[in-house]
Amino acid sequence: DLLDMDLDAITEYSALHPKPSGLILQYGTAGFRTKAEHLDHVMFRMGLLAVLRSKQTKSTIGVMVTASHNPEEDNGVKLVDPLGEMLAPSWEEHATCLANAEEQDMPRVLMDISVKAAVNLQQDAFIVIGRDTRPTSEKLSQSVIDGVTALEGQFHDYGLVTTPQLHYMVYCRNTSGQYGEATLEGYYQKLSKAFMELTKQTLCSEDEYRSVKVDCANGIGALKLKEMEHYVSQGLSVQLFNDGTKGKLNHLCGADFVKSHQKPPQGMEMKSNERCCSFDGDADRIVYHYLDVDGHFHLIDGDKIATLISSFLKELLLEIGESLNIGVVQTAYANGSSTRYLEEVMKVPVYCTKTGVKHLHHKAQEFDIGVYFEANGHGTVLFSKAAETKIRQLTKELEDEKRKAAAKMLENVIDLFNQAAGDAISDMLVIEAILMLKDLTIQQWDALYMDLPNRQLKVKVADRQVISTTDAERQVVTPPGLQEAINDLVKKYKLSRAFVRPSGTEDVVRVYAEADSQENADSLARAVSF
Ligand code: G16
Repeated sequence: DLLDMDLDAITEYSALHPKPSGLILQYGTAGFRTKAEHLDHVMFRMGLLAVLRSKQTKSTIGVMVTASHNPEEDNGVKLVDPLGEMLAPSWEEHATCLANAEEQDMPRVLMDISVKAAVNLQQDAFIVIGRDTRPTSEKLSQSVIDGVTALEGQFHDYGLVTTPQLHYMVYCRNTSGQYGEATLEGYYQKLSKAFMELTKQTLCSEDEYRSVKVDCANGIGALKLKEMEHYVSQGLSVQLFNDGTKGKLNHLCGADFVKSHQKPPQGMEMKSNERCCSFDGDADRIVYHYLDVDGHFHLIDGDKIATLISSFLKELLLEIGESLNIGVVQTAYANGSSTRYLEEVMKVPVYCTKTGVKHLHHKAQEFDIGVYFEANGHGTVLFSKAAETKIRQLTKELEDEKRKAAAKMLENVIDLFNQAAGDAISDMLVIEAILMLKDLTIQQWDALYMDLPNRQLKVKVADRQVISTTDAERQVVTPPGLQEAINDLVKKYKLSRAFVRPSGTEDVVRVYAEADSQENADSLARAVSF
């Protein structure tokens, strides 16, 4: 019964979180993102919306306060759906309507959403909340809680957690603990157990002590890695840099900086050939990198991570003798060499979706084993229920020792990946385990294929929404003439490719170009920018 919603109370609460008049925001690539000072009303309203979504799905819903890779002054919020995945597209629309409703219309919009989505308001609601380390996050997450309580939802505040940890909690809670225990302790236990089991043979043979250096972008990843460290310390030593004690979040460091500038992060001591990696501000992305003996910087991005992981998985399947299908999902930013290597050398099918993990995740669900990574280092591997059951069964049934061992490894890999979302901590442990098991150095991994030189630029424009795209963002539709102009420029270079698209997290248009040399990639990117 809609009248059960106490609209007067909501109006009253809402007045404490007023919307700056005229401000219009969109639920973008990863929720709402903008300057933190413009977000108080959005947080309150997302608290309200999360309650409706929870009532409608009869499940726990997550609300994460973070702006991930964006600068420290920004903040943002995203909702996490029942299985730990991103909010369904139809609800993104509801979110945008609710965030943009003028104060006096807000209760009506809330009612409209309840009617359209057939929300049973009698149903109980439960919301879990998490936040990153930004100075504004604590207050903003309090506004989310105000929204939840205004609609009489119940909640648990996890406080400081990485984005993927919150996704994990939601998934655990909605599978009655089958996926794992919905606590940080449960998360660390599950991951470390899988990691230690997976790498135990390599440890028995007294391998060299393994250690990795991590640039934590001065974000939440540092706190959580510190908490986790002792769980895996028998197998891996983790050295933290940019742990937030001095520097500014995401400033001159972190996965986004390293990937887009193709430079080492500041604040990290790198000796030649040492294995290093960078997390982003909320620890849902990871890229690896190293300096060679000549001091040249080498980046190992999400594409090469996907390649390492899928080749490892393929080998395990071969060993077990099971023909489960593997698919790799990328976006337009994937380096042309990676796509060619995956298709032609590794013979795995590759698919391209729009930017945003929600799109990749969705596509990856079509396979027995779906590997998805954005070039920026955001990704994970999904195992279908059927594939998972099969593998767990094989660990019990197989008699051949080698095959059985391979099945056990695969079982641990399933447990080590965060199946709800791309997760820098979990991805790092998987990668470290694979490198140990295959006895690969970072240089050998890097040498799988050579990246085509590429360049990414950001361009400020008055209204980035005038650009619309098609074909997984590889072709411009509007404004007219732009695609033809890009085509003409691309023709001037060898092995070249370029595209533009409006960012869904920052107020910029992104330009990507690839060509036969760095000079040409730079010059093509610049030409497209004008
Ligand atoms: C978010 C999304 C990613 C996306 C990135 C950039 O990352 O989760 O899928 O690639 O934004 O998106 P855009 O190019 O639209 O700005 P994060 O790490 O900031 O959450």
